[in-house]
Amino acid sequence: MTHPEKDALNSSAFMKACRREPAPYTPIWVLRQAGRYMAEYREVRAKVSFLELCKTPELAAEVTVTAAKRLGVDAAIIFSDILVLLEPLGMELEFTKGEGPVLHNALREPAQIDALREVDPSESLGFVFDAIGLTRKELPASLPLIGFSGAPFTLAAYAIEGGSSRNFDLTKAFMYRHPGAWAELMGKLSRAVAAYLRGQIDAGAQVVQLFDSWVGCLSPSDYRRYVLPHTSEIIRRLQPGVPVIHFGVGTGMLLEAMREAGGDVIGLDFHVELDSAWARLEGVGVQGNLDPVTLLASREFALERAGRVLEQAAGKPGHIFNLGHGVLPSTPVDNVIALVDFVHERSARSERR
Ligand code: 1CP
Repeated sequence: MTHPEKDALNSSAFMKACRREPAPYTPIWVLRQAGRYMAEYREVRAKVSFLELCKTPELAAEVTVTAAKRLGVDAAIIFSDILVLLEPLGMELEFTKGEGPVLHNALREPAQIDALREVDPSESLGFVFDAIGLTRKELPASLPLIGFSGAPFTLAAYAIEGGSSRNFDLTKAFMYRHPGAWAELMGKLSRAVAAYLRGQIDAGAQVVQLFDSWVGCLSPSDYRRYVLPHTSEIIRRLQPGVPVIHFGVGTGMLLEAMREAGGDVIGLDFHVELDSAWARLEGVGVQGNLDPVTLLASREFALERAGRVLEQAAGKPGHIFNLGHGVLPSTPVDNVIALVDFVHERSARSERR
């Protein structure tokens, strides 16, 4: 990357917000911004399976760039999935039509942890790095690209449950019953995630997001004991100066501990009020937190609620506007575009865009 290109990226509103510097307006992107709610995505998906899409760099890049441009957001996020990292460990992953992701050889015994492979992402996940390289070339010079990974707890939860879960009973029971094997699993996942994120940064991602989507099923003391050291170790191993966004759902009571684990920006879901949550998080930015369901209610309702999120952020440097969880498949795309325009206009500060 040339110097002027780096400068254009670094002076973008999104990168400024990641560094908690004043920005001319509040940057916004939308969690799961490329997905089934968008006709352009459905068209690509009609031709290939979800995993094929993830593993074909040209298509993953196309879907990434199309979504970012269509919405007019301030950052792109590479099209992939947190679960692709489980395959090179030795997990058999399938996305079934009705049921979502399935891991056919779910981890239920400590001996299965020993048998998991150490992951070399340059060998097994090169398609993600290639997709990032292609995407970086196709994106406007000033539009940052977010790389991402599942955090070790959330990845372990899918591997142990064998798919989605409501209460994560099997995961927590395994963690309590086999603390040694749990630590070994978290160690293997953490090394894989750190190498994977480092590779994404080398390939051209400006920022990385760690999705610990389901860690909200733990108490703060369990989080500190079974998760925090591992997440912390991953963040410590990343290239210095690259902002990290750390996100979970239903993590209201874990926010201080998640901040301690690390991250420049903490992702807030819609269960918390942005102002009181941010007040508990000294020294970091926040991302969030409009309830994605408001976009199904009506455009007026969503924009009114978006206005409240902006009021709670009070124009303080370090706020990245986003939904409090992924955009829902039945969301009208025009409502999302209206949201992006609204956030830009309502938050515009003295300096013009
Ligand atoms: O049918 C389809 O086309 C697949 C639907 C789909 C899509 C569009 C899945 C399956 N994954 C994705 C893409 C995806 N996943 C992105 C794309 C980038 C973008 O935002 O545009 C991202 C960031 C993810 C991350 C992801 N996958 C998370 C973390 C974020 C979150 O929502 O909490 C999780 C938990 C997953 C697992 C997953 N992948 C797919 C599904 C249906 C699920 C969730 C299953 C469940 O509820 O447990």
